[in-house]
Amino acid sequence: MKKILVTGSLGQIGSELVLKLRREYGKGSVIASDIRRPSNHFVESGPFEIVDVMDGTRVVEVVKKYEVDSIIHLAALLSALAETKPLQAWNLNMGGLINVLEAARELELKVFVPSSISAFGPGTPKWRTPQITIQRPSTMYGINKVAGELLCDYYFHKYGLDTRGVRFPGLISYGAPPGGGTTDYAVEIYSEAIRKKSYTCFVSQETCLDMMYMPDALNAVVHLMEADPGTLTCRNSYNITAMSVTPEDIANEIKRHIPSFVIDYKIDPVRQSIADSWPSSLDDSAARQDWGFNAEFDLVEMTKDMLEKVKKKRS
Ligand code: AKB
Repeated sequence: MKKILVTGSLGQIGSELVLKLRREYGKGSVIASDIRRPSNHFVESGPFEIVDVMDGTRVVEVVKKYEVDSIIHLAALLSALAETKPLQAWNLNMGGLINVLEAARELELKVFVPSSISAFGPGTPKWRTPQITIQRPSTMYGINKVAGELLCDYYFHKYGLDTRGVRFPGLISYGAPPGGGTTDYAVEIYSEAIRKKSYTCFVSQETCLDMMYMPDALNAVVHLMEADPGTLTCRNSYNITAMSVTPEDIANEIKRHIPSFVIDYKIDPVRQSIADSWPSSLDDSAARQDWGFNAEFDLVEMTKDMLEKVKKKRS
């Protein structure tokens, strides 16, 4: 990757990925984009363009302007929000993706498209979910992710487009808040633990989902994008994982650092039923085999780092 366009760069993943890519490839090599203006700090760190991914002409214009060779396409509406606005989710998640794929086809670019645990559904094996298995999601976001995976496969086989992707678990980070996702509780619990030593969780204490700390997620994107194309056997998306945890597991780990921390539960039925339809742990052996994926953070290491970073951010 020499010139990279990142869409949706002000979101939870994008805001950290852009800074990491700029550290690795140089400031001018990463063009951040989003539908709104960022803070001055973000603008100063390198080029920024307003890009609405629903406007395919604009995507092509920016790609040509900077002679981009890779697109990391992160602009999307997340699961919980998508359930409240299913049509808008379809239009943005699918319309944006097809515009990016078309720009990539026309200009022969490499593309990263994130999928997610949401691409699975209630009929999928919940534990050690295989790379290839039943994908019948019950949410609009999940349907978008499955269709997106199939499109990536289609563009690879039909046009030889270099498509790459991972199925992200819930991502935990201290930077930009996620917003609109079902796994947002796993982020909020840390900030609320520091802010008021208590948290009211919107999914039940035994809800066990696949999670990952952001540094591992960012490394996964860079490693997969750098991988030799000949080694990649999955062009739709790779399962990746780091830990399978419940809110109670996270709370207990936080209590080791903040003994007075308390968690209680007020279930949101919509987000609970989305979470219940997702896997608890993915089998990531294909990613390990094909491009050496390996997560470094477990719950213990992540909690220690998260609490330190959230505290520092607030001080
Ligand atoms: C969400 O909760 O919608 C996302 C995801 C798992 O894709 N974090």
